[in-house]
Amino acid sequence: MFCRQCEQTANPCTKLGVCGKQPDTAYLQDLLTYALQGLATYAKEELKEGKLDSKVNRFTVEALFSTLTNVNFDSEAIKNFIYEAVNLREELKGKGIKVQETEACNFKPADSLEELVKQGEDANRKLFHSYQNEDIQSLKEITLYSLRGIAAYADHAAILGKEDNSVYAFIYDALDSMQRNGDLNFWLNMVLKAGETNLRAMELLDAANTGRYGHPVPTAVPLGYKKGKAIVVSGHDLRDLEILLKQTEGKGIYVYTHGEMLPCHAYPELKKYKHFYGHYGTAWQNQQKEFAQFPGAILMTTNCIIRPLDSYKDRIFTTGVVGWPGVKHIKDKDFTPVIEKALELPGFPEDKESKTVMVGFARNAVLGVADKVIELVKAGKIRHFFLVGGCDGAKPGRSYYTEFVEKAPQDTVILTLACGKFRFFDKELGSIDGIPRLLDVGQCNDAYSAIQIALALSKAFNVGVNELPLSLILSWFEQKAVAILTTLLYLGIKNIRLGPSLPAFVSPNVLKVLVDNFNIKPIKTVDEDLKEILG
Ligand code: FS2
Ligand code: SF4
Repeated sequence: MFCRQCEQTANPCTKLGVCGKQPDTAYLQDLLTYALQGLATYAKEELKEGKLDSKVNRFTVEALFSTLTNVNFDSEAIKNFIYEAVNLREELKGKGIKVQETEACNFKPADSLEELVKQGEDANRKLFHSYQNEDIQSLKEITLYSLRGIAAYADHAAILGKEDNSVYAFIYDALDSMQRNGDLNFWLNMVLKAGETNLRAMELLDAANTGRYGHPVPTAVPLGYKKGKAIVVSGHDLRDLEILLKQTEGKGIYVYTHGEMLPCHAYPELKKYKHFYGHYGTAWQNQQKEFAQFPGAILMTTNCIIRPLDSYKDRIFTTGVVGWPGVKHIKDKDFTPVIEKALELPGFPEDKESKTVMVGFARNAVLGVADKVIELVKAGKIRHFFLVGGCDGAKPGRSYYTEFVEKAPQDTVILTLACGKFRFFDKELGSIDGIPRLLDVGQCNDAYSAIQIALALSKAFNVGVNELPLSLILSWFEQKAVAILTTLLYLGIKNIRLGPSLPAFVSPNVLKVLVDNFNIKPIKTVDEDLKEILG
């Protein structure tokens, strides 16, 4: 196998993914990507004609989402995606659409899993080892990983009824182009186009979430628990949580969030459920320890799943695009097996009171106090804003982000989002004239909200975003972060500090372009970075 799509890669992962992905599954995911390229060539033309069946769009984003880090480790599930990609391609072919065919247009999947894996080895060579030069390969990979991130956002948005053909059009165009020759400039443009498309996908998701569940409002979330039966929900999907809350109503079960589901407590249409109690645990990389101690059922709605331990394998469930071999998958959103399991299990023996954390500082809440914030900046009471956000992970270098927040001076405000915040989410940072110093904007899926806050501030101060007293201190891990990064580049945002390490798929020359044009820099030490930013 050859995989280097995430931050924790062994650069590359070759024998077994650091994430736990088996080589066979990795090859099948490569084969799926290849099959999607063949499908995209036809879908692209059919969409242009306005004749594409929406099932192809929905399928494509789900299939791409399944190849994101820590989403689907189940070879059988990936195999089914491969067959379906080819079936849909043949359906489109049957309509007589004229395309410039590529090899992937005529790919025939083998019958057995073993043979498919062999075909996957070949697909892996095509995807990663047949490049014209390392810079084009690098840009192609940035595009591919961004597509996976875009697909995740587009899938969440589509689940709630928000779609835009421009997003699908780009996905097909990029997948099709990967099979053809394009020079460096072509691929540089493709990367920026990915950023633009991702902005649209995130905008759709923001409209989907706030349209259905209301704008998040500042909310205190207990970190303790209630005596009684329990289900913990992890991942990112608001709709799955809503369905589960409805299905558990009146059943004597408390529902808790884990990881990136924490911000769900701030949505009016979710927080109204009395049995939606609090937050359990921290970020994804701690799930083995935390789930083992949880006395109820566990539901994974999206990434990041890691190998379930035997101690909880029979009480963890997956849904949507998530999969782990041998773990029960809920296909139809009837969560009865999860509920029955929770009722069988002991639950928490008694109440545990504990501190609370504040969530719900998404764009609507923050911009609601924009006048006050501007006044405090003008009065010199707020000197600087830091957006300390992004993904968490297991590397020790990630303690940088905790230290950064601890050392940020008292007259600075920290905006945060995504699972990286669990390194400091329960710290008491105080407030500045009533404005909390730590503002949780939401999930990684809410990066759009943070961008809107920055754009609104730049408008209010009548300066460009790069001239604002705002610095982006980002941590990345998987492909949604890659997509967000391309969006920031597309928006012309400069001086981003990125860590804990730079992506392995960025070639030295591509990095030079990023540094020269956007002044992207790797994180150094907290003291050096703070000194450099605050002067
Ligand atoms: Fe965190 Fe994992 Fe949110 Fe990423 S829970 S690293 O894939 O999606 O951010
Ligand atoms: Fe390695 Fe990351 Fe790929 Fe997993 S997703 S195999 S950890 S590079």
